[in-house]
Amino acid sequence: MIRLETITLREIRLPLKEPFRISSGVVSERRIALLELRDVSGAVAWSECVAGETPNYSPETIDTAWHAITEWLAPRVLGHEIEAPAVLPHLEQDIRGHLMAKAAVEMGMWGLEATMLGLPLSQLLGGTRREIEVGISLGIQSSPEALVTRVMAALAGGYRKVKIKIQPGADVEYVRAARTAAGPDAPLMADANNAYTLDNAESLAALDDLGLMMIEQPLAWDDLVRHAELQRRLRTPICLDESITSLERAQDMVALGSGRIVNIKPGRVGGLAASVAIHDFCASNGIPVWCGGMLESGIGRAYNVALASLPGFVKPGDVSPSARYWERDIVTPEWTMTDHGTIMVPKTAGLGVEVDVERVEALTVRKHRCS
Ligand code: OSB
Ligand code: MG
Repeated sequence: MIRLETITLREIRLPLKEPFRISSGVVSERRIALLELRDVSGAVAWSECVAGETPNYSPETIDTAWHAITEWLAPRVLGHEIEAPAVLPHLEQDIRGHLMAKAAVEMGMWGLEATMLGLPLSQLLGGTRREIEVGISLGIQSSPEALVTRVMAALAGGYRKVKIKIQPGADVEYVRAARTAAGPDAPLMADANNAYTLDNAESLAALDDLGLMMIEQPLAWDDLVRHAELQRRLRTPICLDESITSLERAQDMVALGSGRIVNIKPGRVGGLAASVAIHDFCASNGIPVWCGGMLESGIGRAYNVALASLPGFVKPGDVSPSARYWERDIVTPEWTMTDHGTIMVPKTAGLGVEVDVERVEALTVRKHRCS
């Protein structure tokens, strides 16, 4: 039983080691909203909202999420007796959308429950893996040569999957250069973040000969019907990211044939309960899933690692070690990658990492306590 006394929201600024460019925008410094949930028993858990600074990935931003949490979502849960985070209708009733804001609250409740029960979060979610396979997502580079350098370094570093961001003008030539350098068996994929339409899909057809594991979200962020048309023209599996915002959308994807693989990001689907439901549905329909990333700090990463320990996460996730993103993370220990390209799933209770609260305070630019 959970009864929340306070939710403290903080915004921190955390500079990335290098700018991350996708087809819809670039980010150099993350503005990250962190939640500190405190139960009446005194138990505390931290969570992270993955909304970005601008609405270029989904309609949400850190500022809309801040508003949604303080005005609508925190009042729904504070002071209420909540049986378990698996059953949390409070966040849904008459509040449409705001999935990343909802997810931040919902995930924090899972973190709190795991902490209060003394269980690793992965175990609470039904995870079975001791370690998860790690991929890297490479932003759009200035030239094919620059991309080749990054791809080869990633493979040499042990990453089990290399995702190449693409857009018209930085696609076939770039991916072909990477394939030629890395060889026919290298685990390469591409992610277009909605940069194409059915009318300029020729370059996607050209990618068909480059042996990619999948092409992620080539068409519009909320599309399923046109992706089905495109999938009929491609041999390469389409993986959907932006378009899968709920279990129902995953069901629609299968019904329509819009894609053959799903990238699950708990922030995008409203939290861990929806993520597990999508995982279960995909597992029983032969659809491989993997855990995506949103350039999370070590706090959001803890939730992704726990989720990716479920058995249906059969492909490497965009869950890279702390050092891929930050000079220094905000958790101890930092997330590290083994020499065989995996992250160990923590065996300790709760998130499995300690939040460096002093450092968080030093990085905080605004703070609001909901009680
Ligand atoms: O499309 O998967 C994406 C980051 C921000 C917004 C969208 C995406 C991404 C990534 C980053 O690919 C993956 C990571 O966190 O390493
Ligand atoms: Mg993506």
